[in-house]
Amino acid sequence: EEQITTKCIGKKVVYFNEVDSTNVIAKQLGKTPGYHGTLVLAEQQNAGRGRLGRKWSTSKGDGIWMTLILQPQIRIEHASMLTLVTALAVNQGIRKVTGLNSFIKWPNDIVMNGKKVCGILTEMSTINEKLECIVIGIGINANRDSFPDELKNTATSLKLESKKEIDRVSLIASVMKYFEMYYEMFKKEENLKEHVKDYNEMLINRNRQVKIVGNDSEYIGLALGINETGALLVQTDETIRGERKTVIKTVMSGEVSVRGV
Ligand code: BT5
Repeated sequence: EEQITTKCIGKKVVYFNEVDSTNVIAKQLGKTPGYHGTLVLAEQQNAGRGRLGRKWSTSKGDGIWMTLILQPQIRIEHASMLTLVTALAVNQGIRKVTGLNSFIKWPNDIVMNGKKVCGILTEMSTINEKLECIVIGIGINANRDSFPDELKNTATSLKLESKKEIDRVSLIASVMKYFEMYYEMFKKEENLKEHVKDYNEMLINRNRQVKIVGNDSEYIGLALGINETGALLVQTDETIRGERKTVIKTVMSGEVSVRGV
């Protein structure tokens, strides 16, 4: 069994049997200085949260439901890049521990055989426009055997994919180790310059057709990969003054959803 070997990330763990959401607890704790790197873990969540008010389904005792608290001195605009840093770390951890190929679905999912095995929810709290804390919620379907009907076709677990029970402590330790490494790289310049190559190699959408669905428009294009700000570059055809032209669009997370075509 692997133990936590990081300097700071995940060194302190706050463990609960049952909570509504580890993100909510983390945001509360993160208001007090001294919690940088602390990991909030729960066996069960009664009101697990996804993005944009969506729900995250959890089962008791067989998943990894956790939230990392950061109290960093970074610019607020850069906080969303941490979702991508986290996706990289989780994907590497899953590959290391299961020996199977998982992939990142931009910006915040980890998928195996086309099904979602992990979701990431980054939130922050500010006071007077200054960053108080960033919390990064990570939900990994580790040893779950089954899903409710509405998730049957889209969700999977590490156990279902590998036909083996996963050692949750080893996986958490591995994710923390990778996160610390990728986070140190990120902090230097607060961009993803050094992550782009690794991220794009693990990106399921890469060189595939994607449908970009925004608030008031949608189009189909070829996903090329991310750039150093974490935006997805999508090549598509556009009619500009009556002429068909190939253009590369910069898609920011939060604005749109990406679907496979
Ligand atoms: C996410 O949202 O994927 C972010 C999930 C973050 C969960 C963690 S668990 C620890 C921490 N505490 C929390 O309260 N949350 C975080 P989003 O991209 O919006 O995806 C949500 C959608 O994924 C739902 O609408 C469902 O379709 C699907 N879904 C829900 N539960 C799932 C599960 N267990 N496995 C796979 N897909 C799921």
